[in-house]
Amino acid sequence: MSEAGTYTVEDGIGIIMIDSPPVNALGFKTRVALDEGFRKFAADDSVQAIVLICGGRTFFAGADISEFGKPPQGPGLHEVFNIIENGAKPVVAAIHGTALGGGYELALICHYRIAVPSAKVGLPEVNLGLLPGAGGTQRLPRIVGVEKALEIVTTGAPVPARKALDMGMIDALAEEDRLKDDAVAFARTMLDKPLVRVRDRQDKVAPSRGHPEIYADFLKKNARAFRGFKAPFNIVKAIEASAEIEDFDKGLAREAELFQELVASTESAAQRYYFFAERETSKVPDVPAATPTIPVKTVGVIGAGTMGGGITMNFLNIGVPVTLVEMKQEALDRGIAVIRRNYENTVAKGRMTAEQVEQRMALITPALGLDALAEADLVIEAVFEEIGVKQQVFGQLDTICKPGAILASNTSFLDLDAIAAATSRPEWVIGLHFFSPANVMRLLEVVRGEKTAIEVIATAMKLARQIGKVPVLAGVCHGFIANRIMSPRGRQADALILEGPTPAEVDKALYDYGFAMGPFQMIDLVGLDVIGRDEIERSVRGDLVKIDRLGQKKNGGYYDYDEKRNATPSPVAAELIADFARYKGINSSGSLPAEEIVARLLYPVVNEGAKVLEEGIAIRASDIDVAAILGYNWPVYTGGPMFWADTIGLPKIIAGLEAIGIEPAALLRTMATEGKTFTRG
Ligand code: 3H9
Repeated sequence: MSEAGTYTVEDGIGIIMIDSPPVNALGFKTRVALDEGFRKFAADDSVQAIVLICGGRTFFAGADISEFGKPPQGPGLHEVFNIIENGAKPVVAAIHGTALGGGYELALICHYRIAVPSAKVGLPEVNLGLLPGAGGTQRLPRIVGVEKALEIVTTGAPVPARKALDMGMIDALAEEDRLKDDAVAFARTMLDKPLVRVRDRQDKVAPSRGHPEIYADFLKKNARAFRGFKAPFNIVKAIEASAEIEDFDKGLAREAELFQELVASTESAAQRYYFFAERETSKVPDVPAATPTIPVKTVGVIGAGTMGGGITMNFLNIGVPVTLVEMKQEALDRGIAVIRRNYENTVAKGRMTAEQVEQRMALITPALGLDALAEADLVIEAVFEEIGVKQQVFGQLDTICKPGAILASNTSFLDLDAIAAATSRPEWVIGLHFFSPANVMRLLEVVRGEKTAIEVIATAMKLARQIGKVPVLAGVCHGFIANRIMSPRGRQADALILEGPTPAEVDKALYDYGFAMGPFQMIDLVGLDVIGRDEIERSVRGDLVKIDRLGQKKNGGYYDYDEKRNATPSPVAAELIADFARYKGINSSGSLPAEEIVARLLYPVVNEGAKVLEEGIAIRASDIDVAAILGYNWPVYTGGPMFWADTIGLPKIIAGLEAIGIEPAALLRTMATEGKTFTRG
């Protein structure tokens, strides 16, 4: 018995049981245990076949991501895989939980795969900016064919067991709680059969040989989804090699070459960093993991508008009843109708059944007035963003809600402490800042007030995960983390178009950086009157609104639009911008290279991130990156603003800020002087 493995024999069938918590990643310890187990059973004449099974919550979750970039230790993955594949005895992988990445590649090395119905298998390396580098790109096409393999590996989506069985990704289903016994029985039935190795199969790949158009078409069809990433392109090349290169070992060599290219890339380093960053957000230094949480069995949501409706859906989706409160019947009816319509759209896409819609809708209790919230465990307020209104609501909640209820505000900018002060129980008040659309966006900023109790924080962090969000803890300040750090980008964009670059040039620079759209395209999309309504001073946006240019919805905005909503640069907007620049006394100095536009717009975001960190609003730099990536679609392959700043170098960021007259944050200066980085220690 090694540290992570136990080896037993049941009537001629050797059972290798690996248990390496939390997820049986194929790290050093696990590889040693596998190596030992397979060598032992190869040498044991009483063993006729081998079952490979895992303890704990899952089959192998893949290579140990934390080992990438470090010197290799102990037996390598390929070495262990060779022993298994070249052994003379049939090996059955017995899968529960998830067999992912190197974990599923290990299952593909085995001669047979059996899984419980709740299991999932897949190759999610693409999400880490990698490709399956332990033979997955060569073996999977040999089972499912090139076309399906392209889809499975470039999306990285895990495939449920039943579907995997239909496709041949597994060979049999076991009963849910009889995996080991069923696997042993299955192994017995294979004793007399000739050993089939996936590597020797040609039938599924041969028909695709000599058809380069398969890959060209696939890339064309997915151009939008793959933009900016490196991994999907290497994956496509590797899968093409599985068909084109008949010699399996040469195909493997091609895979290794393409894998190495990715491992060494900044994109993959950023995505691997992000993998851990997303999981790290739940760890709050002064809220220990053992902090008791408050059971949340019923939720109240105040406001049935877009925000309140979206928030409500999150709880309905996990079966928690919601009392939805409005002040007027029409508003309530409208809000509930929108929720129903959203669900029905999901049904139309085949992702939900009509029955599930009814189950969810039945969990809503519509109510007029706050009195209906007396028994709710958690109340989330999503009313008009105005401090007086919020304070009034919280003052009332204080008198209505039961003791021990969590009172949450969905404010995006306001002072949570001032809201909490309207109650006699500020320890129970917290911010739950959802991003719109609240049923879709994965970021949830959990805002901690000066007096918020740690049990309330622990409950919010846990609940966030239950509703499928990634919680990022923020302190109280104007805009919290995501909105605050991103606001300088908008200010710089507004200033820049007065100096020469056009809105189209600014948007293109950010699009090419990796954002889904630039700030002016975004404003035109949501409507200039929506974003520009608070503006007091004269501005380009205000001037556009004055002449009734409201964006895509009316007369165009920064761009003109044809009837299909295709944008073209607007001469009217250009004239108006030039006029405003004259009014401000700014002379145009012409367009700028994209790199300078990006620096001008995004270095100030890094600077604001540094301030958020030095003020203690964010606990760690990686939380800021998670907030930017999930809240603003900052391209994940750059790692977010703070990781990106580290790749550029902090001295260069400081110089860039000074060049545009922005004072670098003190933290930025000290870190640069001390040669430190935000995300790499
Ligand atoms: C690969 O296989 C490359 C090969 O093709 C080629 C090699 C040559 N490594 O997510 P959770 C940690 S690349 C190290 O909260 P869940 C995780 O950080 C790999 N650590 O649990 C967390 O730590 P902590 C391809 C890992 O139940 C803890 O385990 N595989 C790894 O919600 C619990 O994780 C993947 O991309 C890992 N591979 O979900 C699969 N995986 O507790 C990645 C997890 O300290 N993993 N940890 O915060 C997952 O998708 C999920 O973790 C899984 C469980 C679905 C398995």
